This record gives sequence, structure tokens and C-alpha cells, in this order.
Amino acid sequence: MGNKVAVEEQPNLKNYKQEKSFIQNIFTRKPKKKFVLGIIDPQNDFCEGGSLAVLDANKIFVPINKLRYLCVRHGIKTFISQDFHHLAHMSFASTHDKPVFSNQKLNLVMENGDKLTVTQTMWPTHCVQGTKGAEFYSDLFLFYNDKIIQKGTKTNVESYSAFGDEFNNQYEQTGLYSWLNQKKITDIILVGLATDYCVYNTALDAVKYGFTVHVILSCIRGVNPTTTSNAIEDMKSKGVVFYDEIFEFVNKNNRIFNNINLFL
Ligand code: VGL
Ligand code: ZN
Repeated sequence: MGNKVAVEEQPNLKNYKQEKSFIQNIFTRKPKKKFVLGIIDPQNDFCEGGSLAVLDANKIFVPINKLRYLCVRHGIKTFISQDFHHLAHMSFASTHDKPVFSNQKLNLVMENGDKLTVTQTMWPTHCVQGTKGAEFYSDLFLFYNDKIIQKGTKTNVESYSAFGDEFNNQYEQTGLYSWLNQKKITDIILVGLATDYCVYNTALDAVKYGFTVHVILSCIRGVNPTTTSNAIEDMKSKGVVFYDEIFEFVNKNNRIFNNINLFL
């Protein structure tokens, strides 16, 4: 009874103000976020026993599979990038007969005749098209509607980023940008290998294209500790959002998972 009186005695003006701000809020609310999961180069050659094995790479697959399960359940699509080189790729030490992991100046002639000089790390031969090393690591769950993005497919240009080559994607476009754009994606959850090369370059391109990038540290590993921590610092400075583990990511972005209760 007391309650009822109190409600009736509330001045109308207060209700009106509340209602007005509620409606205003709806009209001025930012467009809805739309997430996608991006798994970078989860391939045999970057895992234990591979030709360019990244330390502890195998440990990322348990959390990535959990994340994948959550994403599938909540309608979040996945793209998976695949480093996919020709046997004579310009990044291979064997192509130039140079020491592995050295940096070399290369003169490139592009398909359109452009001549470019680059400094390129000489990698061990890895992820060659048609070999076991280029295939996805068998611990990774694959789904029929995963979008596979192949990169590094041209002999004469490096593409660390899943969007395309090192020259603002002038010489190799993978189609990732138009796929994301068409789906009206706003946010990318980025995981995979390797933190200091392909995850890093994909994140920077994504930021440049206007996406919000979320990186989960338990789901990435780097080639080298120094370049890895530099890459993380640089990504942070450019606005990439970092989380230690999936649990933290899900808690902080709970709305995309329909406010699920998480027990990971
Ligand atoms: C990568 C070096 C060479 C990567 C690919 O996936 O990070 N690193 N090719
Ligand atoms: Zn490569």
C-alpha cells in the first residue's frame, strides 16, 4: 500500500524525463557490433615437428577450440588463414641460397613490371602448397562453413597479413577485406600463429581498415621473444584490445554471447 502511494506521488516530470532519456538512448546508440573469429596460420609447419615450429604453438589449440565452440553456438563466423607458398617463394632461404633467418636485400619484379627493393627475412622452407606442412594442425576443429583465406601464394611477394602483401595489399589481395565488409563485421577476435609476424601484420591491417581487434594471449605464440613483445606493445599502442585468456574475453564481451554463464 505504502509503495503504491509513493509511485503515484512521483511527479510526472520525472517519468517524462526518464522516458525521454531512454528513447534518446535508443536513437543515439552506436550500431551493433558484429564479431568474427580469425585464426591465423594454424598449420603443421608452425607446430611441433614443423619446419618453422613456434615454441609451444600446440598449446593454443585447446583454448582456440573452446572459443570456436562458443562462436559456433552464438553465430559468430570464423575465417582461417593459410600460409600457402610456392616451392620457390622469395621468403625461402633455399630460393636464394642464403643462411636461414638472415635478412637479405631482394630486388623484386612484380607482375605489373614494378621494381621494388625489400629487406626480407630468409625463412626455412615452410607451408609449401600441396605438402603436409601447409595443412591445418589436426587438433584444430574445422567446420563446413569456415572461410579459408590463402596467402603468400605469389612467388615474388611476402604476405604476412591475411589481408594481403607487404605493400598495402597492392600485389596480393586475399579477399578477406571484402568478405568482412560484405558481412558488416565490426570486430575481429584474432588468434593463431605467429604473434610477431602474421598475427601482428593482420592486426595492423585490420586496425587500418577500421575494425576493432581483440587478441587473446593464451591463443597466440610468437617466433622470437623480443619481436613478440615488441609486436604486442605496438599493437597495444594502435588500439588492439588484449585479454589474457578466453574467460576474460567472454566476461568483458558478455553481450555477444547472450550473457551466458561461463564455466571454462
Ligand atoms: C609466418 C613467417 C613466415 C607466420 C609465415 O605465419 O607468422 N611467419 N611465414
Ligand atoms: Zn610464410
